[in-house]
Amino acid sequence: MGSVIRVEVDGVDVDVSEGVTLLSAVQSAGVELPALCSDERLRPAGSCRTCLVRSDARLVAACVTPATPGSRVLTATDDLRELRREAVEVIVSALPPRALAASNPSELAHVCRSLGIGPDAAGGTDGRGSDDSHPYVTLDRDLCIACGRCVRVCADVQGTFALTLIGRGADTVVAPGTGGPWADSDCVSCGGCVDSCPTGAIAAPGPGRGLTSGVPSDGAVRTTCGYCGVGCSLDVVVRDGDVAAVLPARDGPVNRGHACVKGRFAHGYRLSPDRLTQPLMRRGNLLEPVEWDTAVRHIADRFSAAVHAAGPNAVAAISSARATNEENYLFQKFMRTVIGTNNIDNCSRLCHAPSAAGLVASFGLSGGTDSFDDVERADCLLVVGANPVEAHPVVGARLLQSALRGAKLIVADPRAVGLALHADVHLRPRPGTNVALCHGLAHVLLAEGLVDERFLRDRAGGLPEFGALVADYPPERVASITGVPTADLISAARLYGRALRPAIVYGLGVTEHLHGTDGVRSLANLAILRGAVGTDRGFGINPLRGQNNVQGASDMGALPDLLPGYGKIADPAARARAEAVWGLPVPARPGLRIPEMFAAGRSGTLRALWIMGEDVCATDPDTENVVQALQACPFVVVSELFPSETARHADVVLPAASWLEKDGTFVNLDRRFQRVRTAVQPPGQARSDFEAVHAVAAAMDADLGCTAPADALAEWARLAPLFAGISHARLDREGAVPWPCPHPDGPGTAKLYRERFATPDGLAHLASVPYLPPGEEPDADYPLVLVTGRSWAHYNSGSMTRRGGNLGLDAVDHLDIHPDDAGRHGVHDGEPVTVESRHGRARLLARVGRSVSPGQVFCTFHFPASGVNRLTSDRIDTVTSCPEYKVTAVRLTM
Ligand SMILES: Nc1nc2c(c(=O)[nH]1)N[C@H]1C(S)=C(S)[C@@H](COP(=O)(O)OP(=O)(O)OC[C@H]3O[C@@H](n4cnc5c(=O)[nH]c(N)nc54)[C@H](O)[C@@H]3O)O[C@H]1N2
Ligand SMILES: Nc1nc2c(c(=O)[nH]1)N[C@H]1C(S)=C(S)[C@@H](COP(=O)(O)OP(=O)(O)OC[C@H]3O[C@@H](n4cnc5c(=O)[nH]c(N)nc54)[C@H](O)[C@@H]3O)O[C@H]1N2
Ligand SMILES: [Mo]
Repeated sequence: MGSVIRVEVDGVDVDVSEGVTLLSAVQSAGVELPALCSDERLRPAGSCRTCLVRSDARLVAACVTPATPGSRVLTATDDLRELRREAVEVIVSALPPRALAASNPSELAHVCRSLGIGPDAAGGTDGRGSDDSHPYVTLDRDLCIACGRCVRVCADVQGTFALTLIGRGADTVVAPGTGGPWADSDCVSCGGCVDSCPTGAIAAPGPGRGLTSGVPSDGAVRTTCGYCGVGCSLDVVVRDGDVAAVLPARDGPVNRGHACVKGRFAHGYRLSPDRLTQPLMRRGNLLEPVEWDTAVRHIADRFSAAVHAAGPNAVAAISSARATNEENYLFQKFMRTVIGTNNIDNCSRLCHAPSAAGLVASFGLSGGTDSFDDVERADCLLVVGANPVEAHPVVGARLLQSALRGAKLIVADPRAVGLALHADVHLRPRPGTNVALCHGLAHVLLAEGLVDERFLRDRAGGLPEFGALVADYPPERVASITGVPTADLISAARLYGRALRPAIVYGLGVTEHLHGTDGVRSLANLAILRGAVGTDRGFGINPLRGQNNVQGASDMGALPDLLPGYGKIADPAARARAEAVWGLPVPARPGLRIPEMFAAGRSGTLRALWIMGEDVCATDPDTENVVQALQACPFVVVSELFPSETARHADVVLPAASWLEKDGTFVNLDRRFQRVRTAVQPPGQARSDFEAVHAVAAAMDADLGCTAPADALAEWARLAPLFAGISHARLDREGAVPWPCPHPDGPGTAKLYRERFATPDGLAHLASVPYLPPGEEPDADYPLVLVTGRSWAHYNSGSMTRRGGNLGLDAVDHLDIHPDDAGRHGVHDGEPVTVESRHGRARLLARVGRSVSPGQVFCTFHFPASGVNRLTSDRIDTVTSCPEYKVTAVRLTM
């Protein structure tokens, strides 16, 4: 923290941090000052001359003048007002009068009103035309004042560099850098330009046109984004009961005024005509609308009958990482205490279960070790198997800015996309060879003495065994396993090894493998060798967890072997704690994991399954197996927003409220609890999953207690000592609180393990796991390796992003293929291609390019109709059962 200095603004003393501008000081004093080229997220430009003030008798632009101790600033003298008025009048003189219309919500119109400048000052006319080619961003050139804020936000916040200023003098106007229409530009629809534009020249079409987070809106509801795990704070502006705009909160602890195409714009799904608005029940081949009471009664009867006939373990549930903590908590409580089984799991199984297992084994707790704010301060970033520019765009943008400011960047990813394009070293391992890659890096760190001897002696265990293991992984051998040139491996190891404060960030390219947990542990080894975890010498290892609430779903105990707060089912003391709070017995046998539930379905031992918010027939691997399981299971309930692939196989479908329509909390990827608030009502008879679980429990004559979401979180906090300090009331006061947070008046813990690791012996554990090959290898019949993953415009099953403007940004799943392979297989860019694996086939559109290496192909899984998960295998991580989504042997046919 810089020191505090005192300045005087219009005769009033204010204390501000050293180094801030006079503009900030003036704003801290509560004085409004127009500043049309300034945005608090950007470096000052000082070009518009509207923030003129007098500082110690000199006339200066406040946005570019640093505040110095004792400065005396005057803002409101008559001559200053006049100068400011003149500066603004010059700007508006070229604009058409509509720029200042009374109904115009823009910052410029607001400034003019405050300076008493009326629409007649706008002496310009229309004529430069508009660009309406893009679904979410329109450009009205006649309103552009060429302040350059949009260009700078696009470059300095988002890092996309899609915009530029063209023309001269009064004709200067913003334009996409590629020339041509906006829709064909590099724009990734983050909305940064829309939100920074002071005039509405760049605006989102629709009812929220012209609204920005820079000018507060009436009727905005603060909530947390329901797409990915970044946890952006959003202000939802509501008009006539519907969402008019979603604005990134400037004081959002993670997003700081930024957002991405999903949170900012992808809310059109809400009122899609396919949205489920009434419960459905199967009659023969048809799902027919029924009343809630009928659906709930039927579910209760069928669950009771299944338990009666085959025991509680014949019933299972898949909970939702899209749903709130409170919903997940209630759902697992229902399964454990009303049904009497631990058969509950969530999509963490498909995603970061290996992170939970690996990080617990290495360090003791299942979350990332450091806060993202700290990671951003690292002088060297090692990003492994993650594509945050597309999958976690706000984090991706922050990491990119950090690299542009000079942090060293090492990316390990088979593909050349996103951050890899800016990396100091880009390692391109063959898919499924991370363990060897990490051991190769460890080998170099040890061989060159780039390790923290004292940390290894005092705070870590397992060095002798580990040293012996990695001695067998010299760079030459690692090169032959991974395909990574020895020189690249060595330079990456040196960058990470010599950094003062390195951080590791990783994603599914590490976890979704046959040996995903080993991958996480091998990566953790590097942070341990460097003493870069639990110390000031680095920022540990941090999974970019995927779903908005995948961390929370697990924290809440929607897992077959763990209770809320991570007590083990197998531990009698942990069960006794839960039993004391619930007043009911907790079954002692760990439950089924998702793949085991499907196996039980196929073998006939599963009699009833409730799937809440997961489209297993689209997103679980080896679709054919999943479909068979649902068909064989006599009773399937699906809680959904849409008639998903999975809902089609249901006996009862319950229409669910989505994140904009309910109350609760999510936990983001750096372990922060944040509030989710009802901005708008769910459509038709859709209800929150919280209400649905309560209703079914009540129909089974059970009272789950905790009538409101806040009560559910309070009950959970009583069960889990590490989380006892968290409550709705506290989050309403403080915004975000990271776990662990054992005391209501103590702070949360952003950085873990300062004193000791949470392992039984208090040490970090080096893992001596050998490299083992992936489950599938290419052969003569299936010569290519398929990697599956994400692209920026769509989200997982695409159920929400395919219903709205995002479809206009990207309308298919592509198969990326290297030109050599395309030539060999006779594949042409833009043409459909059939992909076959040993498990099934999919139809995709070929995209020929060099983002993939020869021998490898890549596709997304956002359009269930393309059938990508018919290809993927049932091979799973040996420790956690996470599917091997990242390696499938395939061949192409036309
Ligand atoms: N736009 C968008 N955002 C999303 C999602 C979405 O669907 N769309 N989904 C959300 C969810 S649920 C999740 S879990 C996250 C996932 O976020 P990420 O983990 O970033 O997602 P992926 O694209 O699946 O995989 C990341 C990278 O791993 C690389 N990779 C594959 N195999 C290997 C390997 O063996 N070694 C290495 N080093 N790299 C490998 C791939 O090439 C890919 O670039 O994103 C979340 N955010
Ligand atoms: N090939 C391949 N497949 C993958 C992956 C991969 O990398 N490659 N990644 C895997 C990963 S990491 C994940 S996390 C999974 C994600 O797989 P899913 O969890 O199946 O995917 P989503 O599309 O996020 O959401 C599931 C469903 O929840 C519904 N929904 C949204 N909000 C709510 C709510 O509040 N309540 C209820 N009841 N329903 C709601 C949506 O309409 C959607 O149909 O996909 C996995 N599948
Ligand atoms: Mo995920």
